[in-house]
Amino acid sequence: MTLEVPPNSIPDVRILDCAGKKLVLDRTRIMGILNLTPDSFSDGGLWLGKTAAVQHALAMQDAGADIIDVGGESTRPGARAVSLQQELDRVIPVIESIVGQLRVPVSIDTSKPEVMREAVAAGAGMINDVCALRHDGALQAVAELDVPVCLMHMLGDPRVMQDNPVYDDVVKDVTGFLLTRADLCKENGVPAENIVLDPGFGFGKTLQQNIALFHALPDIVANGYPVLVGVSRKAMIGQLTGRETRGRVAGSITAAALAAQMGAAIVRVHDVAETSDALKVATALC
Ligand code: 7PM
Repeated sequence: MTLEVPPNSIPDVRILDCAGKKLVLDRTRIMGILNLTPDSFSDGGLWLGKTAAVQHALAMQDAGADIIDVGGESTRPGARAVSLQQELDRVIPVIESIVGQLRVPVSIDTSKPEVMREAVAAGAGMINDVCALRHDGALQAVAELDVPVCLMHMLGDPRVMQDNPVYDDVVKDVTGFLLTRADLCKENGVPAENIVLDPGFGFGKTLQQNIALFHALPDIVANGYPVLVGVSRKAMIGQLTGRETRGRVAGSITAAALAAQMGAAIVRVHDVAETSDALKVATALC
């Protein structure tokens, strides 16, 4: 008689435990973007902005989002920093009100350890840090909070990152940075199972550098950590299509489907319904 499940087999499906809500990485999962910067939901009144934000989170879940990424700090090239209190005021009330209404987990897009702590206290189940925990106290916060963390590569900071980014070898440099940050996380008590890596498309990269990184996705994935890809509506899609932000949906979903085929565990997107369809078709046909 043969055993269907060997007793000491290693599970081959990775699962991110996001403060109790599980993100099962058996197929490419969709992270829906909930941007709480003033240019998005708040038309003046904070409460009006909050209601619209909650509705949008629920709509993204209905459209197929597997996790909702809440962000209140603009990382747009050239953007100026947001104060701690401003960022807390934007994100915490929204997290508090959506976590109970959503079946999918919530991640917090922040680089500030205080925001990480308050967001997780409010029910967030994952940290998404475009600075890869380089801010003072961020590494310790994540180790203590015991939730998954996405470590993203960025060259320089948002104010200057698009001013002539230069690499020795962009794929080696970005991969080396991410693996070094992952090692540091593990040395500081973050379990390997909680680490997600992201090459950081558009964060201090030219179009050619973004393309080189995209081509290298299978190699980045081969390091064993789940890889998150965020290209939705970004300048690289605009450069490839000649379109402004609102016309970049088709380009964005094409890139998301390709990233999925190349092994991305999570795609971070604005257009959840379209991406969900694209991933279903790509998965069935490829
Ligand atoms: C303005 C310009 C606003 C650019 C927002 C952005 C990523 C991220 C962002 C990403 C991960 C955007 C960016 N991008 N987090 N946060 N990966 N992990 O286009 O690529 O959404 S903000």
